Amino acid sequence: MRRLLCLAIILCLLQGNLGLETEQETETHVVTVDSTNLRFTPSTLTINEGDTLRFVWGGQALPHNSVEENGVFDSGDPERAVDYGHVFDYDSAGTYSFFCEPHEAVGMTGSVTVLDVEAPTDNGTDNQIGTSTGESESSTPDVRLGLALGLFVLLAAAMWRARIYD
Ligand SMILES: [Cu+2]
Repeated sequence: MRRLLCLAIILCLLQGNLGLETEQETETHVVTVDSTNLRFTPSTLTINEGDTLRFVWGGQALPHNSVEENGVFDSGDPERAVDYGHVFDYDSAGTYSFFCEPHEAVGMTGSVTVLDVEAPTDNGTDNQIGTSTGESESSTPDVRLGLALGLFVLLAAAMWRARIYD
């Protein structure tokens, strides 16, 4: 009877651990400027909520920027070198059009479709850009849970043996 209880508890813990491991990973999608100097590439893309859209170029003949038409993001003044990122948080699903201010008239425009996905359960919607510290913080509970689980299994096994050889 007690053996079954132990097994049940271990299974529950294992399940909880697996649940944490399936946590969704976010991606960074890079948009740059193509060889014509007047186009974003890619100019249309589809990403998930939680992902980062990054505009990166350097050594351009012409200065560019990227401005979302409703001001959702804005890389600032047009520059020959830009590295700007925007994180789409977990209530941002939709389609966003952006353009390069100096070259909108000649077709330097793009759009990003953000797909609705479920927010990770443990870290909520608090997903800021470039927070490497946030990532290391979120990995700590996993490690701790793994250790606790390992100790628990050892303890359970010891108890089990003690009962068998009583
Ligand atoms: Cu431009």
